[in-house]
Amino acid sequence: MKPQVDYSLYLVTDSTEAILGKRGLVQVVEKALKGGVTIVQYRDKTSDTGYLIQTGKELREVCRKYKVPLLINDRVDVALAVGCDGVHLGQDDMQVAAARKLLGPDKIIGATVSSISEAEIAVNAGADYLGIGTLYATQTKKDTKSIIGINGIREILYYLDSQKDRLFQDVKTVCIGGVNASNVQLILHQLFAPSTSHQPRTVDGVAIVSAIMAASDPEEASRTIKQLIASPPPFK
Ligand code: TZP
Ligand code: MG
Repeated sequence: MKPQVDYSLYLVTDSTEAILGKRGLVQVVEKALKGGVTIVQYRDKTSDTGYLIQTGKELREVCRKYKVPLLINDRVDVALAVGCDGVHLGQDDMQVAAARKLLGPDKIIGATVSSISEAEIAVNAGADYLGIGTLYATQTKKDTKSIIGINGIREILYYLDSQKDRLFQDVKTVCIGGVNASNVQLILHQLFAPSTSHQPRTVDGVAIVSAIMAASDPEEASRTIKQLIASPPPFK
């Protein structure tokens, strides 16, 4: 059985010096778990496979302690070796359908999408959730061509909402790129814009790297953002 997943505060890790500094990755992730992140993606673009598997297993243990799912970025082979809950795949990674064959029906597969056509393909291939972005330009991923802003994210949400097929109704969504404690309430407010004809869906969560991983107190940062997500936004 596929687990029920809470996507509301989705932590994406970063092991680079600029974000992690000299701190230990597993210790920082545990602090974020204490602060209430609801799902973790281990994202490490530079380490070798052995290191990814070893660190993935350590992260799996700490995530298990907090009953939070762990996904691996890019690498289906590493996810299988670690025995974690799933993968997150970008447009240049293994295709979602191929990953589904390897991982089976019960693992979580997420896909990065920046356009309606990418969303359509990922959903039809069986993605459980879409990481939609890039919302705002960010130092963490200097890929300016995929910056789609609030309107780009809204267009994809409207598209999903307008499709009859159950796959489109069931797929979960998170937005990513430049989300932090100062803007998270405004983002959620702007993405939740009831129309006169129907109530469009909004995102199921926000995915965050630096606002948690680079914080001097990742536990406090996670707790603060979680409270902001849960409390009514101060906008009309
Ligand atoms: N994909 C799109 S933007 C991004 C990824 C992995 C990085 C987001 O990092 P931050 O620090 O939360 O802006
Ligand atoms: Mg990738």
